[in-house]
Amino acid sequence: MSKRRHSGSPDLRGKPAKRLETDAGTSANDHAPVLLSYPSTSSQQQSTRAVPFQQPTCLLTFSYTPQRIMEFGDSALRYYIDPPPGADLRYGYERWIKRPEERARLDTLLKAIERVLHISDTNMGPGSGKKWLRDIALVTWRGVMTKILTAPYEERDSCVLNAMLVDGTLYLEEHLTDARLAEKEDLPTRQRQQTYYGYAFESWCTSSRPGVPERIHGHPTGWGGDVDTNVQWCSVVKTKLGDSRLVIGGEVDCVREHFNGQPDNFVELKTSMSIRNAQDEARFEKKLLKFYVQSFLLGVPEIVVGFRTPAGRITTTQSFKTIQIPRLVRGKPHAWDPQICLRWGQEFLASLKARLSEQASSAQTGPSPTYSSRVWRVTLTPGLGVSVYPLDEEGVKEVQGGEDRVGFLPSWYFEQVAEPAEDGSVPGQGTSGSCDGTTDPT
Ligand code: 0WD
Ligand code: CA
Repeated sequence: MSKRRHSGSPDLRGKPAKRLETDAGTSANDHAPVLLSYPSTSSQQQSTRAVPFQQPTCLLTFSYTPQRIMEFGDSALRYYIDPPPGADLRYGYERWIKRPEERARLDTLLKAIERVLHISDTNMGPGSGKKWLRDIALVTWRGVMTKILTAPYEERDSCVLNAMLVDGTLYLEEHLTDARLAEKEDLPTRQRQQTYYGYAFESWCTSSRPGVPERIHGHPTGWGGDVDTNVQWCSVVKTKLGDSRLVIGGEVDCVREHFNGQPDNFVELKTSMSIRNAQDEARFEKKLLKFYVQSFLLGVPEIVVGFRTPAGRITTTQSFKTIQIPRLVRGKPHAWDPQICLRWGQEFLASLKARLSEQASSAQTGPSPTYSSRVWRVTLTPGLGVSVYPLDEEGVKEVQGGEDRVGFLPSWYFEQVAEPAEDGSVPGQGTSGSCDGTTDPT
C-alpha cells in the first residue's frame, strides 16, 4: 500500500490527505500533501540496524492538586500495593470527580522546563539553561510521542497535532477542536464506565504509604480513595532517539517501595478484558504495543495489568517487565516490532524539522507571523501518512483560543525562555550537558 519515502528529503508532491472529521474548521487540510508515508510493517523487509534509544533520566517531578493546581514535588505520588482479590472496578463510580476535558496544553511541562533552566543557570552559570534547551530537538507530552511512534501500526484513529519550531526546538501539542472536546466530555455511558474501570484499578492498586493497604473509614480495605482525575503525578524526563534529544513529560501511576529520583521503580497500571481464547490473546498482544511504547518513553520498567470480567471484576493481575514485552509477540502473525517504531520516529522528526525550517511558505496568507511564531498543523492518518501545512491567521487564532499565547506557547514562555537569545549564536550549536547536576548520558 503506502510506500516508504526517503527521509531527509521530504516529498511534497504526494497525494492529498483525506479530510478528517475531527479537524473541523481547518479545511486547508483537504489539500495538504503527504509529507511522509509510513514504513512497511511486514517483518521481512526490515533492516537490522538498531536505532538507539537512551534510557530516560528524570529531570524533575510535579503534581496536580485536587484543585488542578500544578506544584513541584510529589504530593500526588502513590505507592504500589497488590489489589484485594476480586476487586470491584465499579466501586465508587458515582463519586468520581471527573476532570473536565480541556485542550492538552504544554503549559505545565513548559513551567517544568523553565525550572530546569533556572537550576542550570544557578549551578552552571547564566545562559547555560538556554544553551541546553537549544540542543533539545523536541518537547512534548509522552502521550503525543506514543501516538507518533505507534502510527505505522495504527488502524483506526488519526492524530492531529500543532507544531512550532522555536530556536531549533520542536514543540508539539495535540490539536483538540471544541467539537472533539465536547465529544470526549459526552462519552456514551458504557465507554465512560470502562474508562472509570482503569481509574478504579489505580485506586485499588495504590496506597499513600509503601507496602500498607489503605484503610479509609467507610470504605473497604485496600480502596486507595475515591477517584479524582484532577490529581496526577508527572515525571519529566530527558532521553535521546538516535541523535535527537527529547524532553518528555507524562503521568506516572505509582512507584514500588520508594521513589529514588529516577524511573527505576515506576509502575504503569492497566486493565484489560480477561483472555478466554486465541482471538482474545491476539487482541491483547496487539494492545501491548501501546502499553510498551507508552512505558518505555518515560523509562517505566514495569506494567501491572489487571485482567477483568466484562462486569468489572478483577480476576488476575500480571506484572510485565517493559523491556521483555517485544519478546512476547515476536514471530506471531500479529507481531509488531519496536525497531520499526523507533526508526519511524527518527524519520518523522527529521522530515518534520526539515519542512518547518523552510522559511518561505506559499500557503501563508494574511500578515505573516515571524518565522518562529508560525504554527503548523501535522496530521497522522492511519494507512496514509503524515501531512503538514502552515496555519493561516484564522487557524492560529483558533489554536490560541483567546489566550495570551504566541501560537500555542504561553507568551511568558515564548518571550522569556524559548526565543533565541540576542547574542548572535546559531540555533542547534549549543553545547550539550546535563542541567540538573545528575550524570550526563551523552
Ligand atoms: O486533556 C487532555 N485531552 C489530555 C491531557 C490528553 C492526554 C494527556 N493530558 C495531560 C495529562 O493529564 C497529563 O497532565 O497531559 C499530561 C501528560 O499525560 P501523558 O502521560 O502524556 O498522557 P497519556 O500517556 O496519554 O496518558 C497517561 C494517563 C492515562 O493512563 P492510561 O493508563 O489510560 O494510558 O493519563 C490519564 C490516563 O490515566 N489521562 C487522562 N486523564 C484524564 N483526562 C486523560 C484525560 N483526558 N488523558 C490521559
Ligand atoms: Ca495507567
